[in-house]
Amino acid sequence: MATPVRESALAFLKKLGVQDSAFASSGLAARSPITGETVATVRAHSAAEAGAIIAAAHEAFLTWRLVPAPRRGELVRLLGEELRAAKDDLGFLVTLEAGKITSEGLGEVQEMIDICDFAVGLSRQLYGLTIATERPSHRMMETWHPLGVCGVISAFNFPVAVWSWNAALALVCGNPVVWKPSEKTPLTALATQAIVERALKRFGPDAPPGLCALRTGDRAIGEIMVDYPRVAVVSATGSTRMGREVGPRLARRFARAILELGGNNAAIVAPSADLDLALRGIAFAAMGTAGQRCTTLRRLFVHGSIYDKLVPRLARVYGSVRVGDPRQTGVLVGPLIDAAAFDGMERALGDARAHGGIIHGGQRVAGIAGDAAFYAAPALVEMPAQAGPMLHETFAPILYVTRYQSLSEAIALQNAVGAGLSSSIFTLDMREAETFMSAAGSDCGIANVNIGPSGAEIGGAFGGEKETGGGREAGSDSWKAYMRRATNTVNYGATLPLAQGVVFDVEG
Ligand code: UN1
Repeated sequence: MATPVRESALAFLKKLGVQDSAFASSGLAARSPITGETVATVRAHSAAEAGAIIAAAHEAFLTWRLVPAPRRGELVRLLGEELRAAKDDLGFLVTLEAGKITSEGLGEVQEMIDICDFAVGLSRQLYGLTIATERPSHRMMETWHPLGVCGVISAFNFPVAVWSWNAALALVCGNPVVWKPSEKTPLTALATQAIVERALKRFGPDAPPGLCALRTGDRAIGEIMVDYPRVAVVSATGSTRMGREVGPRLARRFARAILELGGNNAAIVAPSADLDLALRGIAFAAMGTAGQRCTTLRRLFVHGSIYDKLVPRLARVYGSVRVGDPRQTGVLVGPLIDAAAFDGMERALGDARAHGGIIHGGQRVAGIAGDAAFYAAPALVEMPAQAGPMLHETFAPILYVTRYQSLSEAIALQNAVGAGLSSSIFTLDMREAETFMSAAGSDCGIANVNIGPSGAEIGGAFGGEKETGGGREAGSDSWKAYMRRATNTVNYGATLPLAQGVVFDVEG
């Protein structure tokens, strides 16, 4: 018998350094999807407290922006060290609170460590360009400066990694970070904050008070952050519906937005594909994290010539995969986050049936925990055509599959949805692979070959186009969204030539 969820979560919270004062008799009920039980009630911040936290973060900005970037990197290096020390415990808490299988819980913390390492290096590489000027004895260059308070709104499915992608970059870029975690996952946020506090303590007085703050609460707390003038950039991860509210509100006050919204990711399996490899790639991308990643594979286009070879095999994999308590070895699919997620899955499957879909799996799996937990067999749905629920993201393990005949048809189908996060093609044909990644190919922020659409590393820029919101986080030059660019022109000569040959002589 595994240790009861509640006892285990409370023990890990204590071990990770979360103080009793974080809990209260009323506030946010933190539940575990493993059993559906309430683990603890987390104190929620009032609107006034939330405002005060942002004001303090702005004060912190005024000094943190002056700390040299490599020194700021030292704080993130210490954070990485603390995360390494806490990896097993925090990873397990992710399993308890978000329901991820243990290797995925640990993987989430590894992703936090990876972005810390990346950001430490970046703290010595916040480069601007030197640009040729048309004027003699002039120099033109650009300088990147800290931007201001960075607000982070994160979702339940990556309850701590998303914060870290933003926080690690924001901190080296000279910005304080205020975090509003998902109401569904406040415990892992509290534990992460305790880890941050340890890093801050080791770092010493160069880090001003209020530099890294956590605000727990409901939607109203997120709204305060979106509307508060001192918050210079908000990175929001969640549904497209949420992004439609947050985006315009930020635009109204000309604040920056980094939006990571819904995905409705597809894969194409071409005639030349290595089917064994495709099968494994599809299985992880579609069923991993119980279908609750933004990057989850939701639509599969299989060439007519191999459909009957691949899809029956896939159906067998769907039938054999172990659904259950994510703490158990051998389980690959854990619980859905809550009842609403299961209702959404049922609705989508009903809709698929109405559109002529043939459903393999998808039923609720009983006997794992009580009625308050929601385990579902992943569903493979053979659709006669791309229609109905296939056009929208349902945050559940449903993979719709349909046939295609030509690559251009498959690419058009793949691009014919609102979201534009991730995509992939399984092919051994170089022309097909390159076409898929070309300007005429996938319209997504991520386009992969011979791997599924999920499970990105932090080294690349992460994010997507269209209704996914256009934001980029993590690697490559995503850091630029957390800084402001100043173009500097310096005249080291004794005359004042004007650009574009303008003459403006005055007597003097
Ligand atoms: C998300 O689901 O919000 O690429 C992010 C991936 C992970 C991140 C997913 N590295 O699947």
